[in-house]
Parts: sequence; C-alpha cells; structure tokens
Amino acid sequence: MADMTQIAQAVKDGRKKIVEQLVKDALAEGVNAADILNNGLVVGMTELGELFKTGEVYVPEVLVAARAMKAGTAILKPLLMDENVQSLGTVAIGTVEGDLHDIGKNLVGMMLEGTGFTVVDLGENVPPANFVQAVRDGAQIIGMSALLTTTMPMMKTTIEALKEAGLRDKVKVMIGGAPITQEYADQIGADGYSTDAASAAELAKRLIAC
Ligand code: B1M
Repeated sequence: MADMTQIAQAVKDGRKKIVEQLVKDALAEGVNAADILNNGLVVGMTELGELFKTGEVYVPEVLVAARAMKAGTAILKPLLMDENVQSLGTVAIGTVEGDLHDIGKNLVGMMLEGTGFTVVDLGENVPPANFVQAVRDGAQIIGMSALLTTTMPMMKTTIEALKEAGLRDKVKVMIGGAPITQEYADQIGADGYSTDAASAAELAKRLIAC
C-alpha cells in the first residue's frame, strides 16, 4: 500500500533510486500524481529544510535530497500535463540572479504547463537582462522565484530593468518563493504573488485575463 511518509523519508535521506521506485509503485497503485507530489515529495523536502535550518543537516545532504526530489518529479511531470490544451499564453520563469534554488520554480513551471500555459524556463541565477529579453521574445508574464532574503531585491532590480527597457506595461510580473510576501510584492510593484505552485497557476490565469 502506497505510503506517502515513505516517499517523504526517502527524499530526506536522498535515496534517489528508492524515491523513483516508490513513486512508480504509488502510481501503479492508482495514487494521483498531484498527491504524490504534495503529500510525499514536497513534504520530504520541507521537513529537510527544517533540519537544515536547525543545523542538523548540511548543504551536501540537501543537495542529494534535491537530486532525489527531481528524479521523483521527473516521473510525475508527464502525468501533470495535459498536452491537448490550447496555450493560454507564454510565461517566462526563472530564479533571480544570485539564487540557485530551482525546485520550487520547477514545480511552478510544471503547474503552469499543466494549466495550459507555454512555459519558457530561463533557469536559475537569471540576470535581469534575460528576463527583459524574454519579454522582447514574446512572454506575456514574467515569473520570478527567490528563496534567499539576500536575492529578493533582484526582483525589484528586474522590474526596474523592465521599466528602463520601456516594457513594464507590456508584461505582467508575478513573484514567489519562501521569503516572499504579498506586502513585498506590493512594495516592489509586482502584479501578483502566490504562496505555492497551484495558486501560481491560478494567479497566472487571472493576470493573463487582465
Ligand atoms: Co538553500 N536555503 N541555500 N539550498 N535551501 C534555504 C532557502 C533556507 C531557507 C534554508 C534554511 O536556512 N532553513 C536558507 C535561506 C535563508 C534565508 O535567506 N533567509 C538557505 C540557504 C542559507 C542556502 C545557502 C546560502 C547555504 C550555504 O551555502 N551556506 C545556499 C545558497 C545558494 C544560492 O542560491 N546562491 C543554499 C543552497 C541550497 C542547495 C543548493 C543545497 C539546495 C538547492 C537545490 C536546488 O534547488 N536545486 C537548497 C535547498 C534545497 C534548500 C531548502 C532546504 C529547500 C528549498 C526547496 O526546494 N523547497 C530551503 C529550506 C526551505 O525552504 N524550507 C533552503 C521545496 C520547494 C517545493 O519549495 O522552493 O519554497 P519552495 O517553492 C514553493 C513556494 O515557495 C512557491 O511555490 C513552490 C512550490 O509550492 N514558489 C513560487 C516558489 N517560487 C515561486 C514563484 C512563483 C510563485 C510561487 O511565481 C513566479
């Protein structure tokens, strides 16, 4: 019987092969892909984050856990997509300059694709100029992710770069990541903020309709 706590534990332990096997087993037992993601993989990474915070684990453990989590999400990705949906619009998404955290950004990208958006993944450590270029290339929404309090200001810098390029009124800007708040979004003039991947997709739908 599929046990989400086992999947969470395998992520925490960085057991890539075991994560892959448990995810496949859970799917074979009929567990929904979104449930495996939210109640297994994400729970494991969140719990590990707490241990990291309290100094019980260090960067190498977090790196192997991230690798295990990515292996699990790679199996789920095709199941979270609906390829027969017409594109709702193009979102260029990236983690801001100086920030290498990409797991949350990838989940947001997956949910956006699953909802019907075309997603251009700019990667992590993305300089403002790359976001600006993405708008020139046709993105209607820019999605910025930041996980570090030290990199949050790059969101404001990127919005300033869009203004300087004369593109700010041609694009909607949405932001997110663990340290981000609605208050911060308002402060820097972003068009929207969301706490998680599912609400990011809902937000993008609202923004594209404006
Ligand atoms: Co880092 N790290 N890390 N880390 N790391 C944090 C963020 C930290 C909170 C850990 C802690 O102390 N508790 C802390 C930041 C503290 C702070 O700034 N206040 C921290 C630190 C300090 C660091 C380093 C500086 C450590 C060091 O080197 N001494 C270093 C910085 C490197 C850099 O970026 N320059 C570093 C490195 C790393 C690893 C490379 C080892 C690894 C990243 C691997 C990778 O991403 N490929 C890592 C990880 C994994 C974490 C934790 C443990 C987990 C992050 C994660 O993936 N969460 C994290 C602790 C934590 O967050 N609890 C931590 C799971 C993910 C699903 O959630 O990313 O929040 P999250 O995304 C969510 C929402 O936030 C939201 O939706 C997502 C899905 O629901 N969301 C959006 C995210 N982006 C969005 C965008 C949107 C909308 C919603 O719109 C566009």
